[in-house]
Amino acid sequence: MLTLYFSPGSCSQASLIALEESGLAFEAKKVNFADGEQRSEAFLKHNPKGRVPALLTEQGVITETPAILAYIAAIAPAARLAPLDNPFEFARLQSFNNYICSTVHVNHAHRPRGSRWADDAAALEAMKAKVPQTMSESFALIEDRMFAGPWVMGETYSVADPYLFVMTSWLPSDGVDPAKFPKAAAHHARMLERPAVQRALAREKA
Ligand SMILES: N[C@@H](CCC(=O)N[C@@H](CS)C(=O)NCC(=O)O)C(=O)O
Repeated sequence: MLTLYFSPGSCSQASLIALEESGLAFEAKKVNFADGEQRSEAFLKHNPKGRVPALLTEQGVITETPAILAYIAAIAPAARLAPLDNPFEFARLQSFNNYICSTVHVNHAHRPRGSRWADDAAALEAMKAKVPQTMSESFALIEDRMFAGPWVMGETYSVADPYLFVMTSWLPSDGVDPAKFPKAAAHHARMLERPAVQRALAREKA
């Protein structure tokens, strides 16, 4: 049985949606950020990074969203969540998800998690002030160059879609109007129509 450790509204939502799409049996365990549960001894045993998502498998734990998403797609081939039989297309999918992980998510984290990089109050404020710009620049690149439509990779839905969905959800709190990016905004609305997305959001609220 797979167990996903998640926190509502965080990047772990992408893995939760992918699991819902996969048809795999899994358990979802909420990590309470308000109580600092991600830094508790019990959780650090699963993920010494102190972050979600963490996916417990029978072989061990997997962390890092792109790795979890690729793993889910690989063990549930019938759900067709990645172009597993086409190395080039699979690399393109990984390229997209790694851009989200290494750049877009990190842009965002400079607002709520600036203390990872600085202690100085002025430096923290400067980092926050830059987030609308960095998120807008990343979304302009996604919108103009990376997003094929109607799904991230084109006609076929993949594990890139829930990851983009989460990033688009964060735009308003990052001071960016999603309407500035009509393809990403329409993609977000399209995602909300998917039963798997609705189930994932309901699980987060439960
Ligand atoms: N690179 C990691 C980032 C994981 C991450 O930063 N998760 C955030 C939630 S979006 C977290 O657990 N934050 C808790 C903390 O910083 O204390 C991934 O893509 O999975």
